[in-house]
Order: sequence, then structure tokens, then C-alpha cells
Amino acid sequence: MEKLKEPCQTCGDEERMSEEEMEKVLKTLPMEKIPEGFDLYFYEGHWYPSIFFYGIISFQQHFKAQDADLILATFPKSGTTWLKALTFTIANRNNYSFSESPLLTRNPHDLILFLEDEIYGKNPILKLEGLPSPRVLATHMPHSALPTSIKDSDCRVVYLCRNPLDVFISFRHFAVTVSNTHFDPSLIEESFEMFCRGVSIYGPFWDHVLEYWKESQERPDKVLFLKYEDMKEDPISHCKMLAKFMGLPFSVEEESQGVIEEVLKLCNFGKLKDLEVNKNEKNRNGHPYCMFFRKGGVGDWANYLTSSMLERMNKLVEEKFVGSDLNFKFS
Ligand code: PAP
Repeated sequence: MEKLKEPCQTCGDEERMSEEEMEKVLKTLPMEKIPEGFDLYFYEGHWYPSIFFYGIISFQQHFKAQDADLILATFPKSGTTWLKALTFTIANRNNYSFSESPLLTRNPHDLILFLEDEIYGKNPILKLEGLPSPRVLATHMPHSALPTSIKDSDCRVVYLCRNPLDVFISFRHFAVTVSNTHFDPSLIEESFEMFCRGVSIYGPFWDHVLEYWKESQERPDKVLFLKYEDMKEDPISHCKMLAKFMGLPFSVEEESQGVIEEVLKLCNFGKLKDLEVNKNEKNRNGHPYCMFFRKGGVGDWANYLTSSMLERMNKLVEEKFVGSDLNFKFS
């Protein structure tokens, strides 16, 4: 891709591609519209929503990772909000008491921002220059599409995945809120078909998960691979694992004082969902924060999908993840 032509507002790089040039590139890419209403463009092996394209390219071309950075990576609807809440609370446990945590008045997405959206998108709200280290930043980008500096530096990546059926259903509900429409069960079949073909936001799902999985196997010090369902089952040991990976392990004293339980209590789905900010406030795009808190469980897909869809997904998981030792819990 051509070099960018304008100064980058986010990191001060000299050249950045103009929006018009980016639009031209977009027009050359394969495009599919998913039933949820988003236009997805196929770029270097992945399907990206047009709304993030500018930010995706800018992030890829400009971001310079620092060794102390922590990058939170997820396929959309895999538990990003929970992971952001947890990492924020772990990282700031000595800066704020639990009763004064910013999480009580701000949505987790407001505390840890997406690189390809709020940081490198068209209307950035954060300049990276001068930001104190260690920085905690988030992305939905697949591993193969990450800027090389993330791969080459010593910065760490936490990847959280979730079973594809709950991801699929969660996204459909989310999309309905974003587009201000109603959930239409008659669109599920077509949407599922596309998801299985790999056509979904940041899809193919399989490649996304597998790339981070392989990286975590090859470089476990660099990439921590977590599963939503396992975290739900055993939050304490996952919270400990996360803190240790972040280089901020809980001390014996903290453990005996119940600090891990406090972290989990603050980041608990029900607790966050019931906060005023998450019940009644909106983000900068005018979308209600409550869209990030629906059911927060495992297996809701069973209320929407048929047994033959489950069968198809099981086959796909088996086929795509063959030889990887990777599997999902669907309930
Ligand atoms: P994003 O990808 O748009 O950033 P993300 O947080 O990954 O959103 O997805 C939202 C899902 O995480 C929702 O799942 P559901 O639709 O199946 O209910 C949401 O309920 C769930 N979620 C949000 N916060 C938590 C939490 N604290 N604990 C567990 N699940 C959560």
C-alpha cells in the first residue's frame, strides 16, 4: 500500500494517507454486506468493517509498540469489556481503592481504548505521544495484521477467545442496538452461513483464533491465550494468571486479604451492568453502554440456533483446528 501523505495526528509521523486515498483503496477490495447491515471489505485475508478501515491502516502503518505495552486482543464479542475491566483494575489496584475505582463511573471501553478506532481512527480522542508507560491498549485485529513493532518488541499481548456460537449470537444483538433495528430471527440463517464462510467482522473467526493460539504456543511469554468459558468457570486462577502475565502478580499478602476476590467483584458482569453509567449513559457515538452487557453467560446460542447449526459448527471447529489441541466449550 502507498505511503501516507499527511502528518499522523496520533503519533506525529510525517506521512499519512488522506481519507480520499483510503477511499480509493477501499473501492478496489472485495466487499460483502452482512445481514446486520455492515459493509465488510476483504483486505489481506480478513474482513474489516468499512467504518474502521482508515483506523486499521493507520494503526498498521504508524503504531510503534513499546516494550512495556500491554495489548488486549479479541475477536468482537468475546468478552473484551470484561478483559478491559479486569486489566484496568489489576493495573491500577494501588492507584485507587476499590470503592473509588473509575470503573464505577466509566465504561471499561472508555478506560482502555481501541487502537484502530479511538486512537488511529478518523476522529482520534487520544494522542499516544507522551502517554505514561506502561500503556494498556486494545484491538480486534488478527495477529497477522498487527503492526510489526508489536511482533518485534517485547510488548505483551493478552488474547481472549470465546466459543463461536455465543460470539455469533452476541454480535447479532449488538448490531441491532448499533443500527437501531429489531432482532430479526429470519436473518439468522443467512448470517450464520456467512459466518461459517468466514465473512464476519474481523473474520474469518478461525484464522483469528488460530493465529493467536499458535503465537501463544510458540511464545508463551509474549502472548497469553485465555478462554471466556474457562474464565467463567474458574475466575480466581485466571485473574492470578492475568496479573502474573502483566508483571503485576498478587502478593501472598494481597491474596490473604482477598484482593483477587475484590477485583473480580468489581468486574463482575452483574455489578458492571447495574452501574448508572452502564445502564443509562451513551458512548461518544451515541450508542448506549448497556449494549456491552446483555447476558454475560455461556450457551445463550441454544435459544436461537438449531441442532444442525451446532453440528455444522462442531464439524468446522474440528476441521479448522485439526492438530492444534484447541477446542471450545459450548455450554
Ligand atoms: P466488544 O467486542 O464489542 O468490545 P465484548 O465485550 O467482547 O464487546 O462482547 C460483549 C459480550 O461480553 C456480551 O456477551 P452476551 O451478548 O453473550 O451477553 C456481554 O454480556 C459480555 N460481557 C460484558 N461484560 C462482561 C463481564 N464483566 N463478564 C462476563 N461477560 C461480560
